[in-house]
Amino acid sequence: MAEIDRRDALAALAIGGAGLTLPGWAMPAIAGTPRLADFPEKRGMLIRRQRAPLLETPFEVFDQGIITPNDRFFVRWHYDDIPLNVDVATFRLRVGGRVKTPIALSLADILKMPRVEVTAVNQCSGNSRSAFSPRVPGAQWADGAMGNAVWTGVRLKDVLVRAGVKPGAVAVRLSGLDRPPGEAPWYAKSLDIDHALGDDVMIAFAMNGQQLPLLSGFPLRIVVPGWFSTYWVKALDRIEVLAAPDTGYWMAKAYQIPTTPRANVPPGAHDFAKQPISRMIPRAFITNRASGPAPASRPIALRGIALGGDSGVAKVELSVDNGQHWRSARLGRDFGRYSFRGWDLTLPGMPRGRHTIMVRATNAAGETQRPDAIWNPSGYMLNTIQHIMVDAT
Ligand SMILES: Nc1nc2c(c(=O)[nH]1)N[C@H]1C(S)=C(S)[C@@H](COP(=O)(O)O)O[C@H]1N2
Ligand SMILES: [Mo]
Repeated sequence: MAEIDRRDALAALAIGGAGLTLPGWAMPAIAGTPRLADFPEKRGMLIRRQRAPLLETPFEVFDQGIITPNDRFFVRWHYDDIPLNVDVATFRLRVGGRVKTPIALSLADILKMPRVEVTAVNQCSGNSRSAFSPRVPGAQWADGAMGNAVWTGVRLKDVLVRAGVKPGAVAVRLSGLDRPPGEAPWYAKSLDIDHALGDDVMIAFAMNGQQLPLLSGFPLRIVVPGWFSTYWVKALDRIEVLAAPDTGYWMAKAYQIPTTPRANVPPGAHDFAKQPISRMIPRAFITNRASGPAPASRPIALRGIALGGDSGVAKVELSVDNGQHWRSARLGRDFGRYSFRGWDLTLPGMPRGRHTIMVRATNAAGETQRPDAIWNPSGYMLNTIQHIMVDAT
C-alpha cells in the first residue's frame, strides 16, 4: 500500500537523524466526532467538555513522575473543528508574509533539519480557574491544565531563516489546522520577532520521544518555554511574518491580563489597563497527600512538584505556621529551567488539632508566591500559595 511505503520512507529519515529515534510517522486518525469514548490517545482524563475537547489531567498523575505521559497530558482546543487525521505525505508547513522566499516544508524536510530538545511545562493560562472567587466564566479547571514533557523539534528561528526574514518584520503569526465556525477568527497567536528568532522557541514534532498525539497537536506544534500554552499553537501549518503588530482577535482581544502585579485586580473590576498574557510565574504543589487526617506526633513525609515560570526553581519551602517560618525542601533532579522540579520534605510530628501546611516556590529571578487570592475577569495566572489541611488525631 502506498500509505505504508510513505510511512516507511519517513521512518527511515527519522531514524537516520541524530539523537532521537522516533518510531516513524504513523498517520493517526480519530474516527468522526470526538466523544467520551473517542479519545483513544488519552486515558483516565477528567472530561471538562466533549467538544471542543477540554481534558484535564487528574492530579494524582503529578505524583507519579516529573514527566507527564502523553496519554495523560491535558488537552485544550477552542474550536470544534479540530484535525481528526493528517496525511503525513501531503502535509506542508507554509512560511510566508514578510520573507524573501515563501516556503512550504514537508515533514521529511523538517526531519532533516538540526534538532533541539527541551523539557518544559505547558500550562494553560486558565489553569486552576475553579479556585477563583467570585467565580469567573471559562473552563472550570482544577490544577491539571498543565503538564511537563520533553519536546523535540527544530528551532522556529531555523525555519524563519530558511525563508529569509525581510527588514521591517515585527512579529510572527502562528496558526494551525483547526477551523473556526462561520466568520469567527482563526486561532492564531503571535510572538515578537526577537522572541521568534531567539534560541528557545521550537517547532516540536515529538513529545517524550513519541510523535505528538493528534489531540496534542500532531504533526507539529509550537513550544514557547516559560510562556503560557496559549502561544503553543498545535497542528501548526502556517507561519506568517508580519510587518505590523498582530491586531487579530486572539492577540488583541482574548488572553488579556491586567498590567498589575500578579494580574490581580479587585473582584468585579473590568476597567483596567490590559496586556496580552505571556510568561509564567512560580507555583508549587504537594502531590502525595490531600487534606485529611494524620496521626498526631508522627512525622509527615511530603513531596511534590514546582515550576519556576520563565526561570528555574531556586527553592521550595513549606510552612506550618501561616507563613511565619519556612523550611526548605530538598529539590529533585534538575531537568532545566523550564521543567517541573520535584521536591520532598519530612515535617516533624504535629500536636493534635488542625494544621495548615503551605508550600511555595521561588524562582532563580527571586520571584515567589503569596498567600492572598488573585482575581481577574478571565481567571488567568493563578499562583496563590497552595495549602492542605491536616487533622492530627
Ligand atoms: N491550533 C490550536 N493550538 C492551540 C489551541 C487551539 O485552540 N488551537 N489552544 C491553545 C491553548 S489555550 C492551550 S491551553 C494549549 C493546550 O495544549 P494541549 O492541548 O497540548 O494541552 O494549546 C494551545 N494551542
Ligand atoms: Mo489555554
